[in-house]
Amino acid sequence: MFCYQCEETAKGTGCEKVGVCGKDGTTAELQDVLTHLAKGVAMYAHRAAELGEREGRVDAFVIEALFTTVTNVDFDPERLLAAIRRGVAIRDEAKSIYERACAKAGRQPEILSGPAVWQPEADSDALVFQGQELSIRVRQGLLGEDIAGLQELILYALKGAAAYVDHAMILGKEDPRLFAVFHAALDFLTQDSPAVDDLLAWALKVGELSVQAMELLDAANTGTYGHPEPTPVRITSVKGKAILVSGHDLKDLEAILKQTEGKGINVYTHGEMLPCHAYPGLKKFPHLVGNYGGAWQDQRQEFDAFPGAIVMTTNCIQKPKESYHDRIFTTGLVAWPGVTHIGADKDFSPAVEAALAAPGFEEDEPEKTILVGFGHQAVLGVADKVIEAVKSGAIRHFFLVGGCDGRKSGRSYYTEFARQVPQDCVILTLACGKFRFNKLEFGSIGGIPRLLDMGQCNDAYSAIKVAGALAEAFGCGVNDLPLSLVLSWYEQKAVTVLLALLHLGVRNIRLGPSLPAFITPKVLDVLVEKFALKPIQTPEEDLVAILG
Ligand code: SF4
Ligand code: SF3
Repeated sequence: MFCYQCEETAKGTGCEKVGVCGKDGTTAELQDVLTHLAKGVAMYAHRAAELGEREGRVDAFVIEALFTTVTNVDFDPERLLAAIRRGVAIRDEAKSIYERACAKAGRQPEILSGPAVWQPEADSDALVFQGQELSIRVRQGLLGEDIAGLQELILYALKGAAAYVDHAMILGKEDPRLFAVFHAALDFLTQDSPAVDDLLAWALKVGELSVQAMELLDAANTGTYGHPEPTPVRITSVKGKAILVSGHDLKDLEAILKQTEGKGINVYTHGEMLPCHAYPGLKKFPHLVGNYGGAWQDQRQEFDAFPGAIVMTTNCIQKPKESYHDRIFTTGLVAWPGVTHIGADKDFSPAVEAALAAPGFEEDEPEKTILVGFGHQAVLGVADKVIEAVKSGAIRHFFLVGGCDGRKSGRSYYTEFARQVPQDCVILTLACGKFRFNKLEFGSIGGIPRLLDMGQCNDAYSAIKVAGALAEAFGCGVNDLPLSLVLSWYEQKAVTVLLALLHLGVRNIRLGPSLPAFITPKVLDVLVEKFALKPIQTPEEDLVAILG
């Protein structure tokens, strides 16, 4: 195996025997096979789309295949094998659609090669062996590390964007134009000798796709559950039976809330589900009582201590401990071998039963709350107040401190940074990195809280909207606003957000805790020159550099 798609990659260069995340060699090779097949499907789907033909099953397969291979989603080789077998059938279907479209248009279909015709072995061991031949290492040898790294940059952003599109699709929102870009980008990634300039252009095009994917998901979330409203969320436990819901999927949470109504079970959010408390369509359930724990990397201790059932709706799952193996459940694309998977019927009764069988919390802890729900609608609703505060000098600067959390000790940078942000500055935050500081006391400026939690990683869209509106109000560009972005990355959705920001021309982004292994020094030079992308230094140095 070789994988360098996340920030915790071994030695900062690549996992080669087993993933730091827990992904073993077999799972890694099968993920490479699935990605290769998705490219093959996309080669046909892209050409069919150019002739005006598409098929929902084909589009959905590509999205799900990409999301499946995101870090900490699917660790189950059996499910990956099933997805690969399905992929072969879907590729045949995509090919037929393309050929029919050609016949209709009176032209000869192109004879395709590479992933379009690649044949997986029937035997699973042989298939794993084939996966090794598809390794990034092989491409690095053929194309060089710069080119292979840029290809991966594009692929990883597509994986993250696929996660957002998948969540939107689950809520019934889709846009064929976005599928077409996924297919075209994957098709581009099958080219034998792509030029660096073309790769960079595609990276920005995928950045554009990422903005559109986040916009689509925002419309799906807010269209289904209403716009997030500033809401205090309890972070201490309530006496009684309990289910903890982790991941990113709002509809799964809704289903669990409905299926636990009147059963004497309290529902808690975990990690990236925290923002759910702010949606009118979810906060209306009185048994959605609070948020438990912190970011994903602490889950093994936290789940161990949680006296109820746990449901993982997407990333980031970690190897379950024996102590809670029987009371953790997966659903959707997330999977761990041997863990009960709730299927597409979304019948969560196994989790309900496990919650009822577990002891639950024995007593109420003293109530403590934090404030969430500052999506674009809530922030822009007080835009006049914000603009006035900037003009009067009451607010000197905005910092967007957001992104993924992780295990590295260097991530304490973000806690320290947030702590040291001067009192006349406001912090916007999103994604799970905020658990490093969201329980600190920040106070407010003229009634505006100094810490505004905008939501999940995909809610970077809210930050983009707010920045755009402020730039318009001040008659300047986003880069001229008193706004600095200090981002933390771990998995591929953060790559998606980064390319979205670069596509929008945002400069001077500070990125940490370390730079991606797939960005080679040569590519970094280009990003520094074009976008002034900067690695984080110390909080003190960065604050001085930003504020003077
Ligand atoms: Fe390693 Fe990250 Fe890949 Fe897991 S996802 S194998 S930790 S690079
Ligand atoms: Fe976190 Fe996994 Fe990226 Fe949604 S939950 S931001 S790491």
